[in-house]
Amino acid sequence: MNEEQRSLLLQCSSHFAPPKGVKLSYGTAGFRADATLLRSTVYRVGILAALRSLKTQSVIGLMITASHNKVSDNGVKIADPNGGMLSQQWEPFADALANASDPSELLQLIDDFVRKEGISFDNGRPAEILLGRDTRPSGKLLVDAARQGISSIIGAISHDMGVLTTPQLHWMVRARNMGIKSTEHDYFQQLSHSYKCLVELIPNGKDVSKSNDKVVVDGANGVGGDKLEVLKHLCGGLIIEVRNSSKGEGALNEGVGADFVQKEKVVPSGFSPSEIGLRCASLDGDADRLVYFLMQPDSKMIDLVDGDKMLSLFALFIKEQLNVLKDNENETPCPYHPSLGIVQTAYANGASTSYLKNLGLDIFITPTGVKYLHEKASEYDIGIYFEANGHGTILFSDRILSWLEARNSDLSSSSTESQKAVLRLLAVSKLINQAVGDALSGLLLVEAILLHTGWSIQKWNELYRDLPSRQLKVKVVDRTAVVTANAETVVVQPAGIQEAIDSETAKYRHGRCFIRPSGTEDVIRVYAEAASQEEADSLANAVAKIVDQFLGSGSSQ
Ligand code: NG1
Ligand code: ZN
Repeated sequence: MNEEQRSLLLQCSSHFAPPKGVKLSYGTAGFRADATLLRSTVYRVGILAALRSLKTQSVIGLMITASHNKVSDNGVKIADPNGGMLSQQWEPFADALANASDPSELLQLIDDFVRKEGISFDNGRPAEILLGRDTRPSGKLLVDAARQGISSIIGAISHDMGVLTTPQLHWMVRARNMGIKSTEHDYFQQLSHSYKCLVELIPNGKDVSKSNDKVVVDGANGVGGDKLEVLKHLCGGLIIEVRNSSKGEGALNEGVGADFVQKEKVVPSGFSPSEIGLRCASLDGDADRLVYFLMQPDSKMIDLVDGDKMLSLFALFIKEQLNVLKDNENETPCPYHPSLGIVQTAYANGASTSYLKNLGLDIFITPTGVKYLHEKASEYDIGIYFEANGHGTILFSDRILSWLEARNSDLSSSSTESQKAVLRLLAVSKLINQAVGDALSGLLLVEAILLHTGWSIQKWNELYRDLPSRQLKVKVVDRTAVVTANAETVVVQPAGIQEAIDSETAKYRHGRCFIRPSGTEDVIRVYAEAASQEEADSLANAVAKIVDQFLGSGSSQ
């Protein structure tokens, strides 16, 4: 770093004093906190984004969002060159930057890091960053802080893309780095075009127009509903009714949205009894999560069709196409056996894992946080990953995509079953976001597959019956006191707590229970499953008490 760069960093940083007594951590999905605490953090993440861009010689994304958290919170996260999450190797540097106490400590950290990573400031292309934000009122100010962080690296350029869903920004970063069309318009075109391709490939004899009833979507009072209003007009016969867009009265994520619906299992605001029996869906505040639900008659309760059921629907469809190709191997010879992998976390309902195992699928469990699921899914030719909360996608390897493209041109004059299967898989790979879980593309894929199978949401929901479950959170003095192993299914610290959880769990029929520290909130999460709802509730409560005993005063919610 030359003198000019050093003094620019020192000078700019002096305007962004960190809040006193607050320790921030990059966590499961970037930094999150009350928005008033984040100016200096976002400024510093702006610097990090510019350094990441110099190091990778690629475009980097910076998104201002706190997803499903309350509207007064905000957050910041980085999209890497491939559109995925920030490389985990850079997370300790992100933590150190955010917590540096003054400009000279900050400069020292940057100096050491730049030297260690061999980052050059004047060889190669300048840093380039795409900025996005959700609809939170604090977003504009924080984007401004990010811009100032970026411009404290000489030559760095930022492009403010305005209000976007998180997956849109990730998609744009990936597209930019692949040298393909990358505007929001291109995003909408790609999604709607591949949706329509899938619908055109629905087997003969299925009357699409009859089964094409509407889907009613809760936009969490955020960005997702607004974008869906645009997308729906491009999707032919699909009827989407959007509730809770950001233009309404309600507050972001308050009594609405995928997180609320999945955790509380009740009808979100903005829905009335006239929706009973209809296919309903809910997005979260930045539209990277999606769940479906069915309203129960005469009650506020819902039947939840969660990420695990979406995963099952997608897995069935993909497997069906791969089976067609296998059955017609003479037409579509493949030099290898394409691998199909399913990735879940410990929060996946046990019934979904058994169902998928019975289909003969290869299942892998990772720790919570899509960065872990995504990484594992990318090891397969087709990897499908979902968190129960509705965040997930389907990844296609370059190897299978080139094979499918080649088969498609070989078979282009025929109209056989195998060609249709090839085209369907190619359309799915373009529809479903390859960068990150995306509620909008997930919704279109669900809609296309339901049309393809002719299933109602009720039929889909009956693929298997969820084991009753309960999730609680316990406030503790220090959540880092809980250390887990085996994809978070076992607690190794504090000593003795796992034994206490095990002996409690053993009292319940089909009991399963685990705890872990949240990466986004200051709590310990408790998850319990058992044969009945009463038993699941009772197990979760008993284990919450154990957490309280081992980890000091707190309250469960
Ligand atoms: P934490 O707070 O680490 O449990 C939550 C979700 C994750 C993930 C992140 C990021 C649960 C139990 N946890 O993480 O799955 O989505 O938020 O948004 O749903
Ligand atoms: Zn989200």
